[in-house]
Amino acid sequence: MAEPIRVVVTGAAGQIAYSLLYMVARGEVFGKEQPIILHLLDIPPMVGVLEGVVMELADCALPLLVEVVPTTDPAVGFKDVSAAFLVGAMPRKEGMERKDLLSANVKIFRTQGQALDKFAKKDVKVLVVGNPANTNALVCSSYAPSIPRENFSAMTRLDQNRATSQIAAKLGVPISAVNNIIIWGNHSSTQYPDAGQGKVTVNGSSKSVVEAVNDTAYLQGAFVETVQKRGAAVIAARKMSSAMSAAKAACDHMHDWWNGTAPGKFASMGVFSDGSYGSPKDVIFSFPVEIKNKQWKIVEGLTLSDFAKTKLSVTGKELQEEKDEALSVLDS
Ligand code: NAX
Repeated sequence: MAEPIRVVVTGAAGQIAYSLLYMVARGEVFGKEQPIILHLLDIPPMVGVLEGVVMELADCALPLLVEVVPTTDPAVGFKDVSAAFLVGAMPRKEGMERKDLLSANVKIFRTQGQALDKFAKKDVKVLVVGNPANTNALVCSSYAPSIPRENFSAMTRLDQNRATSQIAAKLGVPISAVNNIIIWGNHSSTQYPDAGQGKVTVNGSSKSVVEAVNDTAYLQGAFVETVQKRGAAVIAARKMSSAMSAAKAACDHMHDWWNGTAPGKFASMGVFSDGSYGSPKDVIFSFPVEIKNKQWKIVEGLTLSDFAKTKLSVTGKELQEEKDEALSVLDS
């Protein structure tokens, strides 16, 4: 058996973590041969709940789970970790303006960036799930200068999974038949779910999703809106936000980062923008990426429609505004 690796999950007493911890400890991200030491970080009022989670993890009797370290101290939580799932964040409360939410979270992710910088392994892979995920990842990275900025990412995989599932249902094919649906931009309602590069493979023969669906009004209308508003639809139905699907998406994201993507298959990840496809530089923008040897690379050379270019510009503008707001909070 390999040496155990340390993996931290923040917001460990919350609802996404409740599903995520189990999946990670079962070996679904780092492999069935990789023992894990799980660090569970939350805030002091949640200590009691955290104890319950620790009991349940013990009761799962998972062979790969070597040790569990519950803590409220970032110095302990981030010590020597190889992978970090940053799920914990300040939720939007009634009457709270978007700016107040951003301001509270910018401060949390500054502290966590500083702790990662000081205590984590220098090759740690950081996935930010807590919202506003893209800007939180940007802030976190800027306070961890000793860790390469390529090691910070934000989650748009849930949006990708939602979009892929919508296309599979529309075509009446299994989910595994649909690939390369892309999420561009921000994990917010301005994101652009793009089926334009998608492929559907049935009985070994592959064609474009655009050709298979053959309904531009749907692909530019109901499809985009359904994915953009799916989170709100889940809240309306469940009275709680997406948790099981968010945990599964976090696992998919980290799994692909750790193990690589299959040849020709894209994953969508919020990563530092180099200005590709006309996006603003130096924001965390969701792109299609291919991954090899734990390094992601933006897929270049895709041809975008004018419709797509307009959508990318809207979501890019929002990310630039979020970045400017975050900087003004940090300066004040
Ligand atoms: P919960 O409210 O159930 O859990 C959040 C946990 O984070 C709580 O236990 C809280 O005490 C903890 N926490 C707060 N501040 C912390 C800090 N400074 N350090 C450590 N822990 C801290 O929320 P949950 O449903 O688990 O959602 C977590 C986050 O994921 C939210 O910000 C949510 O908006 C975001 N989401 C992001 C998604 C994405 O696709 N990127 C999708 C799902 C989800 O909405």
